[in-house]
Amino acid sequence: MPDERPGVVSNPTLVMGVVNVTPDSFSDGGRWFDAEAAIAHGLELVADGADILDVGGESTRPGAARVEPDEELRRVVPVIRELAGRGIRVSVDTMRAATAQAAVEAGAEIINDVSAGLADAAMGSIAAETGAQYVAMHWRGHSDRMDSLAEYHDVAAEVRDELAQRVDALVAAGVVPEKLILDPGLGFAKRGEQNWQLLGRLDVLAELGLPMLVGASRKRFLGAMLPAEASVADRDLPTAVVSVLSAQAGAWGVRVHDVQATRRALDVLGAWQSGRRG
Ligand code: PMM
Repeated sequence: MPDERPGVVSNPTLVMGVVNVTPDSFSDGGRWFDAEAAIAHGLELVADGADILDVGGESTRPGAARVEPDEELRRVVPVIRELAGRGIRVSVDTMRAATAQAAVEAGAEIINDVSAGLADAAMGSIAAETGAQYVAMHWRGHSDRMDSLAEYHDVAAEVRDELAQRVDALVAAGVVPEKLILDPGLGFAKRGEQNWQLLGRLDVLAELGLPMLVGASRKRFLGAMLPAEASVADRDLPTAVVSVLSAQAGAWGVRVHDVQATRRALDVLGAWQSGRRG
């Protein structure tokens, strides 16, 4: 959608707002569990400047247990139907092919799979069948054990190479490369310094020639920079700064909880870049 705000030169990086329909997400305390509240929250994020809403029914916070498939569907489908029905571009945050399929039927345009097809062998063929865009995030295992999988020699190169293998598998399953978006998976089997190494070397992931999504929002590695008494919301300022730096590094999109802060920060970047063009 072209930006029609007078005087604002928008940066092309897309802002994906997080709509967690979960009772246990670390970042919003499950306040949006109820479908109606989730829809209202999604509409607020759009008013704040979100280009895409990412609707998820399963928390992937470190240590989280899995949600039953039926419960995940029950959480996300009504929210997606309502938001997509209002003309909003929606993605579904799921590792399950059946949920992805139902979400696309309900109007989702993007499948955001944090496991890049590793958690559900049917995901590639379902993604291909639906024709949806597909976010393939770097992932090494489920949340209950991912902290033990953060061993790398060169994290940027290994994430690139492991994602390249996922791209090959997804394309072999029928997904069109033009539909793919890659995500380094910050915090997923990565320790603090490894997240910074990935962010500082986004050019390595860019070598695969596909659009990149960055999801740093409110994650532990940002909290680690703040005083011990800082709240989760205090991570929104560092998140917005990461959004700007990711946009400068060429990111297609940033996935955030506080859309307003990131939108304002990207507007500053847009103005800065327009100043450079004279
Ligand atoms: N992070 C979370 C969930 N989904 N999806 C993508 N593509 N990238 C991410 O970094 C990502 C994600 C975990 O954060 P949340 O529970 O606060 O949503």
